[in-house]
Amino acid sequence: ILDTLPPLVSDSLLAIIALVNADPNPDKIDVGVGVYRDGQGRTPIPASLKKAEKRLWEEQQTKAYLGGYGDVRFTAAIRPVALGRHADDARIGGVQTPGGCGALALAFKLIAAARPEARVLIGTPTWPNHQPIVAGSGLRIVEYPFYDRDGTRIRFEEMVAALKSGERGDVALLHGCCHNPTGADLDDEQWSEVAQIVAERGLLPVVDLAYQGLGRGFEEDAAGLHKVLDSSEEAIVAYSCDKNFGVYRDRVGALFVKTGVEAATKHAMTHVLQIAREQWSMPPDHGAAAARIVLEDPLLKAEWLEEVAAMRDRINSIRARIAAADPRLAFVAEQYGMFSMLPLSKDQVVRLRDKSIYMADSGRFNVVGMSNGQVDRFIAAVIEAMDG
Ligand code: PLP
Ligand code: TYF
Repeated sequence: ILDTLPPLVSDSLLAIIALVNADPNPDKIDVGVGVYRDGQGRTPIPASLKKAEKRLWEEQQTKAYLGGYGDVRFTAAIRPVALGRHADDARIGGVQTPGGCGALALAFKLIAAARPEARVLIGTPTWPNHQPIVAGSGLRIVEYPFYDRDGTRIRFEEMVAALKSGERGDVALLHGCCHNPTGADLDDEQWSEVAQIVAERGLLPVVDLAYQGLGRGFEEDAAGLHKVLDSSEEAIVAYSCDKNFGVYRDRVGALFVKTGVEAATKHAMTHVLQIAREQWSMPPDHGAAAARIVLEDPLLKAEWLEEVAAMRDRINSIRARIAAADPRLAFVAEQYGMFSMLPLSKDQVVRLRDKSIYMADSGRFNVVGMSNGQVDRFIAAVIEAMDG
């Protein structure tokens, strides 16, 4: 039976990891997949998390099953970080998930259970995992242009028109901050307008928040989400801790579901749990337990917030360096998070690989993929590619 399956194209971002690994050049520049690297080019485990892991190892008495909700103290502890003034809203239910991907998968399968005819409005370009995750739920995707690559700006009028074309019960997938792949985030005013339109049209917002703290700051990066929660009776948040806790492979995330009344949220959460049971039954514990220890300990939490601030500062200082190098790259300083898209064609991107510089075919690059010592070489190669 299985030999009838045709081959599929692999995840293009994960394919770049393989290309990088196959390159023997010790000074190769990997600005492909989105993992934070420090000035030395390492992806460190935050010291706060490392201490929490030590404590976990010393104090954990059992690894017996926790149940479908995962670590409920973890979900309670990340709640105020993600939801801010909405953290005490009893109409918002939460569950631990295997990363942001797990949260997104649950979110769309939940929506499909409630309203299989819902359409999901997605601004493009978007993170290339969004479409398969949504399609995997069986929901229909309607794409609209989100970003003007040549003008390096958000196509806000088109976004507004697309959201206004949505019908009651359709879904708006929104990047909470640090837009992947463009780095182009809505400003406060635009968030207010989006939140208002979404509420007026009766759309269900799904906010994907995978980089909180890495853009402008923890509160700022969730400000758009909080506006959406202010105005929409129903909303879903897919949260990832993998970047801001540096626990990528441990798969740490959470799903938050808001409905208009507490009883309806309780019912919805029984469906969330049923879907989780079909997918993975229970989320992995270790990373979430370590993150929970950090969040519950004021000293560790303060240390963690500083460590995330240092990541954010490095992102923004490399952005400033790149922007200062050439007027055509000035836009990089106006964008947030790990990614921006360079004005390069696919051919130009592929030719950079001959110089051991690896980025996504789209020209998306990870601002902090390179070490401090590699920045000048990277900038020179990009300028040469743009000229060539
Ligand atoms: N959403 C976006 C926009 C992302 O870039 C990522 C990146 O990994 C995720 C969600 C999922 O994160 P996780 O690795 O926690 O599944
Ligand atoms: O966009 C990125 O590079 C990150 C990491 O299937 C990632 O979001 C990439 C692909 C994937 C999962 C995570």
